[in-house]
Amino acid sequence: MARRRAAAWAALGPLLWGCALALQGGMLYPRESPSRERKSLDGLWSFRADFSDTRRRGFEEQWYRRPLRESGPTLDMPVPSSFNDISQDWRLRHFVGWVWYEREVTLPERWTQDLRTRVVLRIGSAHSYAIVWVNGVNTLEHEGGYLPFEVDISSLVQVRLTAQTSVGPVSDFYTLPVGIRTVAVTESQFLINGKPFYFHGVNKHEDSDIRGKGFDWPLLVKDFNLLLWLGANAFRTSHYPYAEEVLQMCDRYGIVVIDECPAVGLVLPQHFSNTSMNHHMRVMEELVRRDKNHPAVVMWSVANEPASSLESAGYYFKMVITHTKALDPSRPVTFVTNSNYAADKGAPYVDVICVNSYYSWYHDYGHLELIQLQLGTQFENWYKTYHKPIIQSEYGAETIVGFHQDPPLMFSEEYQKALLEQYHLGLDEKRGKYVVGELIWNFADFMTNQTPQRVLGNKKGIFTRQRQPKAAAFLLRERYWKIANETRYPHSAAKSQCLENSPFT
Ligand code: GCB
Repeated sequence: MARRRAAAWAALGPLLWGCALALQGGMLYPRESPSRERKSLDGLWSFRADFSDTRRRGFEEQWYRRPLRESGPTLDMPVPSSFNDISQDWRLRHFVGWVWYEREVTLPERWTQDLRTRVVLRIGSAHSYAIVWVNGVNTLEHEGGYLPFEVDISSLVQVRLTAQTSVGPVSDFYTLPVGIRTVAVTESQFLINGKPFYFHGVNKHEDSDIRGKGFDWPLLVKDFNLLLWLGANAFRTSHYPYAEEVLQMCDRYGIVVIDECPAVGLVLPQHFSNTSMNHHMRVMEELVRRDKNHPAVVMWSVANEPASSLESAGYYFKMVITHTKALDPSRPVTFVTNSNYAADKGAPYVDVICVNSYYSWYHDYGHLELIQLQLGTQFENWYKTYHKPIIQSEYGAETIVGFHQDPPLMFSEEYQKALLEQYHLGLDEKRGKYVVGELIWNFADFMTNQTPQRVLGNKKGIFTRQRQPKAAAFLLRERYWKIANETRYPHSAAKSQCLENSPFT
C-alpha cells in the first residue's frame, strides 16, 4: 500500500491555517466565506521550555528540523493559554527564555493539491518574539505580543500526493489511537493485564469558575497536571459521561476511568418503571458505542446512589447490567451504592461493589474515632455477603479553604485531613485483601443548588474550584505516591522515580 498523507508540522505559535486571497495593506480577521476556509489550530500542542543555561540549546541542536518529541521529552500545552499557569512545575512558573511549541497538522487535500489555493498561516499573537518553522523551514519571525501576524506557506505545503491501496484509490482517512489491555475481576481482585490493580484516585465533576460545565483545554490540562501531581491513577466520571477529549487524555496519560452514565437520582419507585429502564438501556448503548474504544475505560457504572433497596430495583438492575454486559463483554459493570449491604437488591448483579459512605460527616458529627470501626464493619459485611472486590467510591468532608481549627471541627482544613487519615487507616486494613480502590469525593469544589448543607456549592474538594490545594491535598499526595511506588516499583524505589512518570500501576 502506498500511502502518503498531506501533513505539515509547524513549530511555535498558534492559530490558524487560512485559505485566502492576498490582502494588500491590511490584515483582515479570518472569517469564513464561500471563497475562504479556516482551520483552527487551537488545542493541544507539544511543548518544551529550553532550560539550558544559555537558553539556546534548541537552536544549537536544531529542534525545528524534526518532530519535537525526537529531540527530548515534551509536555502537552493547550493553545491558547499561558504556560506559566498550567503547569505544576515551579520552574515554568517564572521561566524566561525560549519555549518551543509544535503541532502536526493534516491539511485538507484540496488545500495542498489545488495550486490556485493560497494557504496562509496566521498566528493570533505570541509573546514576545516568535520564530515560525513549517516543515523545518524558517518562514517568519515576529517581535511583540498581542498582535496577529501571518505568512503565505502555499509553496511549503502544496505537493501532489496520491493515495492508493491494493483495491484502488483511497478517499477517506481516519486515525484511531489504540491501546491493548485486558481487564478481569476475581473474587477479591481487579486485574489489568493480569496484574492486581488498586484504584487510588478521585471523583470529578466537569465544573469550574465562570465556565461552569463548558469544555476547556487549559482547564483540562491543569486538571491532568494536578492528577499527576497527586499521584492519582484513576477517576470516576461522576455522574455523567465527560467530554471525549477527557477520555483521550486518560488514554494518553494512563489514567484509568470508571465511566458513568447520567443515572443519578433514581430514588422514587416510578424511576424503576419499564419506560425508565428502556431509556436507561438506550443511554448505555450510546455510552458504550461512544467510549468502547478507549483503553482507559475499565468499567461501566450504570448509576450513582439509586434507591437500590427498593424491591423493583432488583429486576431493574439485573436487566440494565445484563444489557450492558451484552453490549460490551470485555468490561466489568457496576453501579455505585449507598444502600445497606443487607438491603441492596442490585448488588447481586454487579462485578465490583462500589460503596459510598460519609462517616463522621452526615452523621456522628465530629466523631472521627468511630470511622475505623464503621468502615471495617462496612467492608466486612459487603464482602461476606457477596465475595466481590470492593471500591470505596466516595468519602470526604466539606472544607472551606482557610478555615482552621485545632482540635479539628467540621468545615476546617484540619477536620478534612483528620477524617481522611481515619479512612486511610481503615482502607489499609483491607487493601491487598479485597478492597481494590479508593476515590476521594471530590477532586475540586464544585457548584450545586443552594441548600442549608452547601456553602456556595459543594466544598468537599481537595482542591478549590480555582484548582488550588487544600491541606488534605498534600496528605493525599503523600499517600497516593506511596501506594504508586509500592505497587509499581520495589519498596526501595525513590519517590522521584514515579514523579517523572505516570502512576499507572
Ligand atoms: C454523594 C453523591 C454526590 C454528592 C456527595 C455529597 O453521595 O454521590 O453526588 O455530591 O454525596 O457531597 O453529599
